[in-house]
Amino acid sequence: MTSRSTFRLATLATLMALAGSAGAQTILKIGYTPPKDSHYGVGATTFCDEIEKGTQDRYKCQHYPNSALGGEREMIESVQLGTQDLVNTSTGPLGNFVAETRVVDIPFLFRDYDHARKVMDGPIGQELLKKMQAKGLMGLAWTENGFRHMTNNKRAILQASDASGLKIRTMENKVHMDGYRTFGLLPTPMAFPELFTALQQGTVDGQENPIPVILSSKFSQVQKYLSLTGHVYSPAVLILSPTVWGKLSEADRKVFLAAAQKAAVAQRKRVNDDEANGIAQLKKDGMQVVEKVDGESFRKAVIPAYANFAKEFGAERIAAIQAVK
Ligand code: EAX
Repeated sequence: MTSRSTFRLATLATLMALAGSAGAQTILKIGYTPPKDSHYGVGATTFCDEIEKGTQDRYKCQHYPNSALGGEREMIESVQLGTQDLVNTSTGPLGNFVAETRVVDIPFLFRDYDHARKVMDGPIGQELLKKMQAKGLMGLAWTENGFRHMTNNKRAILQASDASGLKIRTMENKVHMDGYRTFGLLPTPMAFPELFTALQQGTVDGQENPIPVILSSKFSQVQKYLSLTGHVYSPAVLILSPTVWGKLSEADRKVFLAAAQKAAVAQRKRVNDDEANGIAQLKKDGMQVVEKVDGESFRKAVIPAYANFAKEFGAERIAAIQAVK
């Protein structure tokens, strides 16, 4: 071997070594609509820390909070296309991609957090995660948004009749809209990135979201009344692009799935903390809070919509969810 080809081989080896360390790091883009300091940010950060550790830095994340990559519908679409790697999203627009998931968006379906989490982590929720794969979405775990409550600028809502006539921004979710109409609300579907300005400018009277979203998005700056209606549970899910999933080794897949489980636990814990401390904060921020809402009046109002939900999803399926203890 000439000294020249030895040199070439050595150079090649060096280059390969460099490629082996630097080139093997993949940066995954993860997006969500609330700020980084929110339940979604906590879930995303936990997931990303875990995959970084578990793959010895071969995978890392770049966070895009505050709808920097668009609203939830847009982000789900990008993950489906593979132009975005990960999204931590509510089920708001998900039913437009994976119709089967709509059933968990029914108002007053879940009794409380324990019930909702048990369903999402149990066979029903896990089957829904799998359904996403057929639609080009790799659902890793159910994280959480939280029970949704109403805010508005017109009046305190103590019972369903107070909600009647209010123009309320909703997510792009037909099940929600059908349910909310029974409360007399006028639902106006809108993507989350437009919401703050719409509230500020009075395009809508109000909106509905879980405490962690109302807090982190500072809706107290543009909304006067908060009523703890808890009218629907809002699940969230961590979705990975199948393009990324397809490139992962078996071992890395295990790391990603375990990381998503940890993310769900952390995100739910933050929801609990915000529920426990957030209402006092929102009062301090000037919101007028109705804590004891006449829930019965809402439950009664929504009964006619359940006939349609039963037609769409099957009465047994709804009953099976309700029966989970
Ligand atoms: O997932 O759009 C909404 O109201 C959602 O609750 C928000 O984007 C967080």
